[in-house]
Amino acid sequence: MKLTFIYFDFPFWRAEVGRIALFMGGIDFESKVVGSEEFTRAWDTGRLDDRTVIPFHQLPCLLVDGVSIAQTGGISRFCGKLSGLYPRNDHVLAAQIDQFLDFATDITELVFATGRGDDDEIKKVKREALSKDELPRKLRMLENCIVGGTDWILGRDLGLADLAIWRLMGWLTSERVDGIPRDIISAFPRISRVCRAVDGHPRIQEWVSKTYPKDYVRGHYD
Ligand SMILES: N[C@@H](CCC(=O)N[C@@H](CS)C(=O)NCC(=O)O)C(=O)O
Repeated sequence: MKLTFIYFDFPFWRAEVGRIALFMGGIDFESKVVGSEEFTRAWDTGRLDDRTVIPFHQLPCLLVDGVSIAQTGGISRFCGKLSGLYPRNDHVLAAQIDQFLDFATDITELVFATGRGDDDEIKKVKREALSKDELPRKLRMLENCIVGGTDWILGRDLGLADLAIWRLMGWLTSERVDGIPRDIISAFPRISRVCRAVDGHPRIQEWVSKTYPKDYVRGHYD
């Protein structure tokens, strides 16, 4: 099976969950990086410059033997099934994983929706307000749903839910999102613990040193 993962040159959770799952499963794939100008064209036409179809005109997209698959959740589950990180027969566990992937999408949308279409200064003000109110409210809900007694959100091992939350929190606390303070998760010890555990996992460290720029700030979880 030939797999090509298509995304921007940025380790955002939407792509990282699927990519890291494949890496952890020892499954070969190619990474195709799309620049902003090409993406602007694909956003309009639904195709990359090489004619690859981008369903819904959005990234990430995974090409499976030439078939284009879109949507973070669908791609993550597909990669998780190939790599053994997503259950094929335990439907309750599968649904529990799904709820974290979908909640990561909710939080992402909440942030992106703030200030959409506004200039940078107004966007920053709106995100500062979000960081004092709705965002901590969502993070509190997430914190309350991390109930296992281990380092991991579900079960005894690192899984898709942990990967999603780790990279989403990494983004939120990286100071790249203007208006969101780097200590936004400091009041949430379970979320912080999961992030530290993922960050310290030997396979994740291997992945990071292989694919992230040396000076890349992965986030602040202490
Ligand atoms: N529902 C999609 C959303 C993906 C998404 O919004 N991706 C961004 C880039 S990170 C994008 O393509 N934005 C352009 C658009 O939504 O038109 C998913 O979960 O993958």
